[in-house]
Amino acid sequence: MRTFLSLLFATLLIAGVSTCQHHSHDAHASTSTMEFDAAEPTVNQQYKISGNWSELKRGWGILTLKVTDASEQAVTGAKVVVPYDMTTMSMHPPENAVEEKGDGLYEKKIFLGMRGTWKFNISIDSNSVVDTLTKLQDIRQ
Ligand SMILES: [Cu+2]
Repeated sequence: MRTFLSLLFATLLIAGVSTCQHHSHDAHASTSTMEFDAAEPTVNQQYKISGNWSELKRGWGILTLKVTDASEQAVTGAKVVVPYDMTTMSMHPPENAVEEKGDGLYEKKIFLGMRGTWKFNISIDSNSVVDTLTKLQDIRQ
């Protein structure tokens, strides 16, 4: 019985790991090889947010945010919204829902239709502690 439980546990563990690896296949920006820019504090210092900002290119892509609290612990279960647009014109980009990926990672499918400066209005709500960060990113390619 004990052996059976150990086997079952091992199987579940392996299944869990392969599920995690699986989702990295569907986007060229996989979370496992992702390069995050330096973390930045939200306006009221409640959270720190790092993202794959430098990797973003024109067209479809995945914005990945890593959210921690002020003591660098991963923030899970937060309500994260990231409306975005260009600073110089209204592009009405698609607003796909942010998906939580565990371990403080949050992903949003985005479409950056033009080169230029884009603005991301990040809002984090974890247990009703709300804080924001406005991020400007130049898209050059
Ligand atoms: Cu534009």
